[in-house]
Amino acid sequence: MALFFKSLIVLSLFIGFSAATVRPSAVNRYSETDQTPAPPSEEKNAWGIFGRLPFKFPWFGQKPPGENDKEIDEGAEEVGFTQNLGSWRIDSENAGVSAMHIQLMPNNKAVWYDSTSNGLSDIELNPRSCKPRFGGKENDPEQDCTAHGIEYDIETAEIRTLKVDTSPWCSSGGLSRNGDLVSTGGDKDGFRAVRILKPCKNCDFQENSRALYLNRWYATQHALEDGSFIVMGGRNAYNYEIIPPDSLEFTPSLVELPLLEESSDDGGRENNLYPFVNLLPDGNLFVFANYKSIILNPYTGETVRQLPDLPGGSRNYPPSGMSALLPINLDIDENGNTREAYTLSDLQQPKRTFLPALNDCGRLNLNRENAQWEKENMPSERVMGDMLLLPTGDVLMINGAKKGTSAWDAAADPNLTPVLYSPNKEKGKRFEELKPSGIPRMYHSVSAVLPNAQILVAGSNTNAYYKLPHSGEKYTYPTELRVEKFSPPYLAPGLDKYRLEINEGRSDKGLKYGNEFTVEIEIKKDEIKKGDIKVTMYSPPFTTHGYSMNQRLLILKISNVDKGKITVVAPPSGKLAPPGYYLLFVVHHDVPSRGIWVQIQ
Ligand SMILES: [Cu+2]
Repeated sequence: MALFFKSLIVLSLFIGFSAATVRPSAVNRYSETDQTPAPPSEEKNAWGIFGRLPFKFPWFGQKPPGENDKEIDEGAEEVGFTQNLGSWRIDSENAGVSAMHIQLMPNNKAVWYDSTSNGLSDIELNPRSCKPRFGGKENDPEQDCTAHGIEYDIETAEIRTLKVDTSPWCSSGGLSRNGDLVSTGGDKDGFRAVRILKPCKNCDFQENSRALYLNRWYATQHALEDGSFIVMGGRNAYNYEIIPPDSLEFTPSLVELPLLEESSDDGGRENNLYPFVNLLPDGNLFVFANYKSIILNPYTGETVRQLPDLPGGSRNYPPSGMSALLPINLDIDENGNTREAYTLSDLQQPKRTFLPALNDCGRLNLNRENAQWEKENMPSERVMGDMLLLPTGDVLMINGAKKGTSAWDAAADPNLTPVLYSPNKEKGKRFEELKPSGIPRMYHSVSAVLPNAQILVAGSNTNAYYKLPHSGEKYTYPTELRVEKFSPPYLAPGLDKYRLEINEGRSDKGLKYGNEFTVEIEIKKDEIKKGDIKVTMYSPPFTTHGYSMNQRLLILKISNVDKGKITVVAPPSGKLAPPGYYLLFVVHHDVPSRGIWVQIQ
């Protein structure tokens, strides 16, 4: 019998300019080793892939780091090396609301919410407001006066409750070009909802419960080059719609997407919900569902390119693997989850079987016309994990379980150990296990990269309502309301000597496409060398159900470093970086500064 396990997908997209400075090898982890421009014939193919763009991409035809047999910093002294495996601390003992969906906002509040259709949370809504209770425990009060969303201060752990009217259970969302959270879909009265939350002191969600064309439950939302959002898929929705980033009133329209119907498995398993979507540098989208993927023109619905199947299992919800587009570099210089996993874990109750999650990792170089999946194994199996891009360009795999699938009580054996993935190291050396947490983060848990480069970890609710340690009820995994912060190895105190501090007041925070801007560093003693730094720009994702929508990291072109003044070139267009808010970091010897918020338009 075939089993389905979770696995993860890493998609690589390597982009750079030939004019980039070649950096000293000691800190050259993210630049290409082969600086030879592509021969004309290959370059022509490259145009074919992404269409004609207003500038040249001479890096096509270069070997991506993953395909080199030589490690990039081989033989070099690793300046920023640390033995530290990270550290954990509890940031809040009770946040009141289980973190099912999370978005970091430009005012340094993390907003999270679960649903309004699964009973009561553990915190009263303030100011008080009640509505009839949906779902939850039979003996609970008929009126639900609890909050289902909060705004969490990432510095002080202070909580402000948020009123959510329409149920955002298993919904989608993203940070808009204006810095607002735009939330879409959900269940019941929230199936077709669009909600907007502005990052202001006493703001609540503004909602329109009938804004979308179709029900969107388990859909994916991603920003397009002009800042509008595509909302794709969801249960029984083999299509997508494009919505404005700043309005609750619009005329919705629908585009069919046969890929979603073709990739939907029968018997209630689906296996293609929360499709993985990434915006590519030509404005098209990479869309991955179940095991199939394409490059899609979002405006016409046309398949630009069919990509090879990724064999070995199902990757989307509910087997819930992970996926991230590897950093976009503008400065260059099988066993496991089968298709039946969800049938076994959830659909044939009460006789459940939790198959081991997949531990394989597929990587596809989208720059290559005939790209094939390159497979590697992670150190452990993981389902429902998050895959976060770190400010340094490495990838963090965190949260999740080792057995089962998404869905209530459908998994076991929490995976407590985060894994660091270094995309530019040679095959076989890319994964490193970090310090484990003591708190299981199973179904409906989240994580987020913070401006200080720590990782906020919250949530986990494998139950249909809140089952808390003080409730006296039986549970395998309680509804988890504790919030943690994880400090990856780059925050080790021993590396503080490399950590730069951005002078926010003297740095440009409004960026214009293609224009130079400056970032000022507080100089401690030594002069900063261009070859020792990287400037990266991170789009804070909307994370839910093991997938971080809108996540991207760009490694920017540095044109000059003069003492503490770094001149950087902003990304050329909305195709590379949709308009909006990003966290900007200066990474020195692989040690990130604290990030500052910038806005590009
Ligand atoms: Cu869910």
